[in-house]
Amino acid sequence: MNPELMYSPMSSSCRAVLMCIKEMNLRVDLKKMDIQRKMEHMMAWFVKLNPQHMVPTLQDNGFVLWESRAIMQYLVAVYGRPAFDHLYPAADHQRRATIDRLLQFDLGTLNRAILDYFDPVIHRGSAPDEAKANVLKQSLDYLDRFLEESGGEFVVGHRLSLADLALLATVSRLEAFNYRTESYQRLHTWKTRLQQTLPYYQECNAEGMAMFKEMLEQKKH
Ligand SMILES: N[C@@H](CCC(=O)N[C@@H](CS)C(=O)NCC(=O)O)C(=O)O
Repeated sequence: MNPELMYSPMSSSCRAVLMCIKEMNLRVDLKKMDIQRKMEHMMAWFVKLNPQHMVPTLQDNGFVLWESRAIMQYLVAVYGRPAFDHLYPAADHQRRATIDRLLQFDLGTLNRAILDYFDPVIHRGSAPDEAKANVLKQSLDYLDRFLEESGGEFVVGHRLSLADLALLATVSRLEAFNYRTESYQRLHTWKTRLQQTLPYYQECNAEGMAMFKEMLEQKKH
């Protein structure tokens, strides 16, 4: 039986996992959930499966896992080696630890900064908060700096890793808010190049980004 991924295209965390699945060309059954209108993530069957009722959620032979970065790490460990070991290496401890560091930066710093800045504006109609805007700018500056240190092609070394996929999904999300990234030169170049060269980028991201933009438009009226 194939693993099954329950996901919403609107979620950048889900889009990172979708890109990971496509990168490794894995057979995963995709179950799209409507978490906006039908609130499918709150249905009894799903809450029983995942008491935290979050997407993405993976089910693999009775094993249930959520948190996008943990799902990607699991998929590489179980289905990706040896061909895709570079995404999250088993034995190169320094590369793996750097990928871990950047995945945690993505979750705890960059994503947090985006949510803290935009959520009150979108969901509560609050005025943009300058202090939060500065925290977001600083997080983007950090990523720009990390790219300078890694040579700019990928965030860790000279091959694609899970950190690129997670951070790309996060940074691309800023486009829905019309937040410009051109001033972060290395970051912008890295993002644009991956968007143009990963053959599955559009397939994994376009629908969700459009849905997210539409939701933002509706909130304005
Ligand atoms: N840290 C989580 C975030 C996942 C997340 O926030 N999912 C949202 C959709 S963007 C969700 O399922 N929200 C529904 C809920 O929490 O009830 C990950 O990376 O997987």
